[in-house]
Amino acid sequence: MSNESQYDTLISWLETNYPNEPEYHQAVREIVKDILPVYHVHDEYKQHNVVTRLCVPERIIQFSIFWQNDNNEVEVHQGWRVQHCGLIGPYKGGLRFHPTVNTSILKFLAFEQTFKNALTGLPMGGAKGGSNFNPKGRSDAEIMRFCQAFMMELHRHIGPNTDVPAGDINVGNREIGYLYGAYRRLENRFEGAITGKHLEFGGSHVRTEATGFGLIYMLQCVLDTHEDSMAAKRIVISGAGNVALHAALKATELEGKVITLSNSRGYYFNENGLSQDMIQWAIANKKSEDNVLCALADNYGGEWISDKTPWNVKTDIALPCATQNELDGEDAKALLNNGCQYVLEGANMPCTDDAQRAFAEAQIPYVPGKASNAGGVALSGLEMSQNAKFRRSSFDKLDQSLKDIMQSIHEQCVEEGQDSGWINYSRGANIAAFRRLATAMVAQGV
Ligand code: NDP
Ligand code: 2IT
Repeated sequence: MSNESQYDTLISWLETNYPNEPEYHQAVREIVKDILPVYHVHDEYKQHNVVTRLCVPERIIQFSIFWQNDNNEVEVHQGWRVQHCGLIGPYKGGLRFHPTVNTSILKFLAFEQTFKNALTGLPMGGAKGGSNFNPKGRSDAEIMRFCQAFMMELHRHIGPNTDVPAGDINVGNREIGYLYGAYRRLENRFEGAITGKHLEFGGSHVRTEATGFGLIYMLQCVLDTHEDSMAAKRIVISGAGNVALHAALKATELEGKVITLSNSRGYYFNENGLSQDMIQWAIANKKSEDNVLCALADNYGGEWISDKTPWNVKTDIALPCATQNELDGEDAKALLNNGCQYVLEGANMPCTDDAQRAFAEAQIPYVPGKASNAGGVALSGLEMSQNAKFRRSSFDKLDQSLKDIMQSIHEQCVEEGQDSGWINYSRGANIAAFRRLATAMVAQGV
């Protein structure tokens, strides 16, 4: 069967068997188009049906969460854990609390996570989980009770050698603390079953910063390869959470000029570039302020622009760091028309198919999230190994390991992504991860 007909057959099989899951189908399409040519020249891959098997999750756990809010009302939410692939290590990936969470979103995230984790070179399988609970506007006590109720069910499905969750959108240090506290009491074991923990109880230096810092270390590799540098480059960042703010901090430290941040209500613009102090202030106050970007404009100057995304701002570099499909084909054209030369994803799948196509046609370096945001899960992997040894490494040592891992991912992308003078980072990442996973699948048998 040709690549094209195999592609059409697989996608229509998925759409028939798993209907109404557009994000999952989108993520599968994006990877499968690149890996089929490799699959076709390996008889053992075909013999083991590796592509179809890699596309479907090994297990999905779905449960109901009953918990009591501050008005003594009992609320009901849905919880999930998608254990996509355990071929190369314990299932590993974050938890997301957001009203948009559903099986399609979690299946796409767990699928992508599997390839991302393979790129890190560490022994981690792929998973994702979360709930359709919206934590916005909830009290601290409500967040704690919700996390405890969530873990009441999840604890029986996870463990340091089974499945190791971490944070994602709206699941940060505070939520991880409550989740871990509940796990420890339910299991009566102190062990590394969750990453992103506080330093006081088994957390790792650099984990908080790792996704954003790693994104900028990847940007440095890309700039070096294109004989370019960060100094004075205009950088547009979307999002104002963990990934966006730590990316902004590292980019600014390396003399890039970060001119925007954003959230679901609009964006912040500062023509002079944000200072380290401003970013540190935003990190310290993002939980207490209703809209930390409005407050940033009030306290430090710059503009708050409601109900708009930052993609029309003139820039050299774009780093989408908020959420999936936040940058579409029209946004990509606007960025390209305004001189944007590099796009690196901090979020998971923030660029739509059309946007990715526009960057490929323009032949600018476009690095997909599974490569450029892998620093977070890589540090999670290093937290797991520190927990297993009951030891902790220093900040500097782990920061160096993060740089080394991002450089190794960059090298894998370049090696597998050569495309007549242009580096197709997306194809490079997909193929490099696929080779590791397919080899493991064949070796482990059916
Ligand atoms: P946070 O919860 O810390 O921040 C999320 C940010 O994105 C907020 O500014 C939020 O705005 C914005 N946002 C969320 N949903 C939307 C939406 N629908 N439209 C517009 N803006 C939105 O999450 P993280 O920074 O941890 O995660 C950001 C992205 O990075 C996600 O795609 C995540 O999967 C990915 N990622 C995270 C890693 C990590 O280690 N944390 C690792 C690798 C990838 P608002 O507050 O208004 O909702
Ligand atoms: O998307 C991601 O890589 C994460 N949210 C981090 C996962 C992890 O296990 O650290």
